[in-house]
Amino acid sequence: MTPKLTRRHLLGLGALQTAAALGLTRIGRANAPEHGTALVVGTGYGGAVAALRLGEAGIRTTVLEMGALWNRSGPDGRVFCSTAAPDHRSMWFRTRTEAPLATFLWLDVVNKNISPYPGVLDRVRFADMSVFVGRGVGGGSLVNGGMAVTPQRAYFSEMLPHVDADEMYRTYFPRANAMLGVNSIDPAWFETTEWYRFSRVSRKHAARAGLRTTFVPNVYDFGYMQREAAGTAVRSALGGEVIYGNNHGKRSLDRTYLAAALGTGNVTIETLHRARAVRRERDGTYVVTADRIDLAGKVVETREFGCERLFLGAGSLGTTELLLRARETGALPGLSDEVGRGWGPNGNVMTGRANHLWDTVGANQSTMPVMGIDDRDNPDNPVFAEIAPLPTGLEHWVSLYLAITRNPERGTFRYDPATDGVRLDWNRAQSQVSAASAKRLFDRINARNATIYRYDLFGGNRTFADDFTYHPLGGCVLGRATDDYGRVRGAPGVYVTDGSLVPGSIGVNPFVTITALAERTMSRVIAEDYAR
Ligand code: FAE
Repeated sequence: MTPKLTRRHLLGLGALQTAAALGLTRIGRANAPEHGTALVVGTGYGGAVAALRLGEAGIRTTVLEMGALWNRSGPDGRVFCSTAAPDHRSMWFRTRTEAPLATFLWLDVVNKNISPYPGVLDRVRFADMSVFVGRGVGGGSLVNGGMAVTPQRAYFSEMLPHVDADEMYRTYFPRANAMLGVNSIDPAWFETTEWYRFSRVSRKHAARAGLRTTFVPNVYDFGYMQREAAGTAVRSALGGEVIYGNNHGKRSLDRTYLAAALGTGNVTIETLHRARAVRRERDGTYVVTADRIDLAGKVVETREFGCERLFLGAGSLGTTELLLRARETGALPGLSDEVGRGWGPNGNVMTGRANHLWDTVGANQSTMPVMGIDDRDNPDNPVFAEIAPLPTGLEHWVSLYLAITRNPERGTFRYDPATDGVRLDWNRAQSQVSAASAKRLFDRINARNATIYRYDLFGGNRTFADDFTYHPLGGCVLGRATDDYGRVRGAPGVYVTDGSLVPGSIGVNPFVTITALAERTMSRVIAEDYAR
């Protein structure tokens, strides 16, 4: 599905370009009042859907985003830096990159020293789990692998039993897929191109173990990718770009939902604004306190934004932290005890297998995964394992995977007054459940192919990386911390629209689910709450 570029998208894209050219931190109408009718925190999937649907409904909306706007080229002519040569643009205020793969052949060749800057990828470290998130206008869409997967209906209903699945699969999943511009690789091209040899090799090995593989749709424009392969377009997915941003080809939210939101003329985005506190005024309106930072991370101004209604789209970590802080400091004392609970890493585990010398995976690998080993219907050990690229430009015989297991363990966030931040109660034994499930699947594949795991990729000779996640989910679970439509219990007029609604696991890559649930919430809230 190619998203239709409406007049609204074009107007919005124009606003984004003007802001980038002038180096502005405010994008959208210059005369937007500080006290918009609605305030949205975050510009990831949940925030972007909220902004568009509010703007369309004629509601003056201000959006706060702690990250930067990513559409101005640096001195090298590129907006984002590459994965192979990361610079200050890669990570959120770091002096050294912290990529998911720690080493290669046990060598510390992956990470590089960089200068601190509001870069596009962040790794938030808790005691026994670290969480990768995107920072910038577009949130996770700027850094993710673009895999756009609608979950299996049975598992969706198991996780979110109060949501009408008929309505989701009839209306909101199709709407989300269309708006995000989800498309699929041409299977004939897949079978012949060198860029997906790594996927075909993994498919062959899975088949030998009696396992099914399935194509996975993506928001990367496969027409563009084929032109990259033909040498008629600048390489992005085929140029090693992904976790530090794609300069071309990817339909990130700034090109879809957010462009359309700005195009309504009712939406303003304030970048480099980190929401810190929320309070309720006597008249029932809300005030959000936000720190505006400069490119060195220094707080240059603290501002207050008033609103009648507040939409939280700061992601599982950001939204949960804001609400926990508000509850524990007494600013919103009526919030439910459920805030902070029900968190999970979507059962994420990464692993690598070492192939035989004759099973080459190719020096050329596209960064966009398009295939998964689909053992979700196995009642003993349901796993969906995305076949991940490892594009080094050299043959390395590694098959890499991000397995999504169905780990029932859940973590809890707690507010820490000493740091004014949050801690995550999640321990190694809880991660072990995911690793054990992935191991059962990959032991089968290794046994049938006489192959072994790679020990050199994740540090400490580990074969499974179960200590980080790309898919943080939960913290303000739908129907528990909120009602069944994301209305926060104990704070009338506050809504959650992001991944914190999903109870820790959804069985596949989550952004299509997050987008579809946000569409469902916004359609209900605009029809009901704004009509009052
Ligand atoms: P998210 O996209 O994280 O947006 C939250 C936004 O709020 C961010 O822009 C933050 O900077 C901003 N924010 C946070 N706190 C504040 C604050 N206090 N004040 C102002 N702004 C704030 O949330 N998912 C898939 O479905 N397919 C994939 O292929 C895939 N690959 C991934 C690869 C990587 C490397 C990563 C990191 C993630 C990947 N994901 C993938 C996960 C996906 O990007 C993630 O589930 C969504 O982005 C979550 O959407 P939310 O709207 O919850």
